[in-house]
Amino acid sequence: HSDVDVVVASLVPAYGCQRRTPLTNKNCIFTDALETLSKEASFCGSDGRSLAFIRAASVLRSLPSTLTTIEELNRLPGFGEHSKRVVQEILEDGFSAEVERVTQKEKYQTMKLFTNIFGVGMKTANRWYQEGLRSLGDLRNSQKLKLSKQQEAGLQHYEDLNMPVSRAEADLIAKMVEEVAHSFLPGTIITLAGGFRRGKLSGHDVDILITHAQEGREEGLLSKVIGQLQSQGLILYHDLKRNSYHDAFSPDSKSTSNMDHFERSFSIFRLKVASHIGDIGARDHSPESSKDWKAVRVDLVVTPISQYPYALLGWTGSKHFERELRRFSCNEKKMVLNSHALYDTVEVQVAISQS
Ligand code: DGT
Ligand code: MG
Repeated sequence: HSDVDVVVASLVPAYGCQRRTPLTNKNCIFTDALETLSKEASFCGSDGRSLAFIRAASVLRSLPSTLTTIEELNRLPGFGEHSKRVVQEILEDGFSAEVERVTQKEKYQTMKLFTNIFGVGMKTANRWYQEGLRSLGDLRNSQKLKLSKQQEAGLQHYEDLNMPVSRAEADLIAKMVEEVAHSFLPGTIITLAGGFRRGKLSGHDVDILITHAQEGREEGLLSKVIGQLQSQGLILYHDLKRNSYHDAFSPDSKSTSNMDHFERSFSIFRLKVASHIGDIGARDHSPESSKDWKAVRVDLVVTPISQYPYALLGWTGSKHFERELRRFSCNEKKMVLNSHALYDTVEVQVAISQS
C-alpha cells in the first residue's frame, strides 16, 4: 500500500458504528449481491461466512458514491477474498455469476420464502425444506404440519406482512398506541424506533418504545393497551412476553441469549387503509380487492425510564450497527453494552472480587 492508500483507508473506520452511512445506498448493485450470499451462507448454517458478507456490504453502504474501480476496492477495510472477488466480478461484468446461480437454487428460494413468514426461523424453514415442502400452498395444505399460533398468523397474513410499511402508516400506528396509552396513563412516552428513527421511508415492521418519566408507572400498562386495542378490533395477533430482567441477571440464571428482557408484545395490527375503489383492482370484484385494511407487524417494548436511553439506542438499529457498537464497547473500551445498560467489566470484576 502507498501512503495515499493508508490515508484513504483511515477515512473508512474499521467498526461499522464509527462510520456515517447515507440514507440512500449508492452501491446497491454490490450490496444486494453480498447480502444474497450472506443469506445463502446463513441458510447453510455458516454464520461466520454470513457475517463476513454483511461486514463487506456495510462498508460499501457507507460510501458517499458508487464504487467504480478495483483500486478503490483494494483500499477499503473489512473485505475478505470472497467478497472482493464478487465485487470485482460485478465491476467487470455488471453481474456476479455466483450470485445468479445462488438465486436460482431451489433451496435458497424456498428458505427465503419460509423465513419470510412471521414466526419461522432458520431451523423450522430447513426442516420443512427437508420434508419436501416448497411453497406457501404446500404449508397451507399440509395435514400433518403443526404450526404455532404465531406461524399460523404469519402464514395467514403473509402477503400483507411482506409489503413495506410506509412512514405514514408507522406514524398512524404510533398515534393509535399513544392515544390508548394516554387514556390509561397520562404522560406515557411513545417513541417510534427501528428503521423509521433512522429516517427510512419504509420498513418491514413498526418498532415502538413505551416508557414513563416516573420509574415504575409503566408496569402493567402494556396488557391494558393491548386489551383496549383488541376490543376495538385492531389486533389480529399478539403475544405478550413479560419482563424477565431480574430472572436473567439473577445468580442462578442460565440465560446466555442476546435478546433483551423488556416486557414486550409481538403483534400484528389491523390497520385501516384508504379503500381501493377507483384503482385498477376495483374492476375485480373479489373480496380481496375491496379489503380496506392491512396487516402490519408491530413490536411494542416497555422500558423503565432508567433503562430508556439504552433501549432507545438498542432498538434504533440497524442490526449491524448494534452488533458493531457492542463489539467496539467490548474490544476497545472493555465495557458491556446491551439494551438495558452500559457497564465497565473491569469495575464489575473488582466489585465481585471484593465482595
Ligand atoms: P426494518 O424494520 O426491516 O425496516 O428495519 P429495522 O432496522 O427497523 O429492523 P428491525 O425492526 O428488525 O429491528 C430494529 C432494531 O431493534 C434492530 O436494530 C435490532 C433491535 N431489535 C429487534 N428485535 C430485537 C430483539 O429481540 N432484541 C433486541 N435486543 N433488539 C432487537
Ligand atoms: Mg423495524
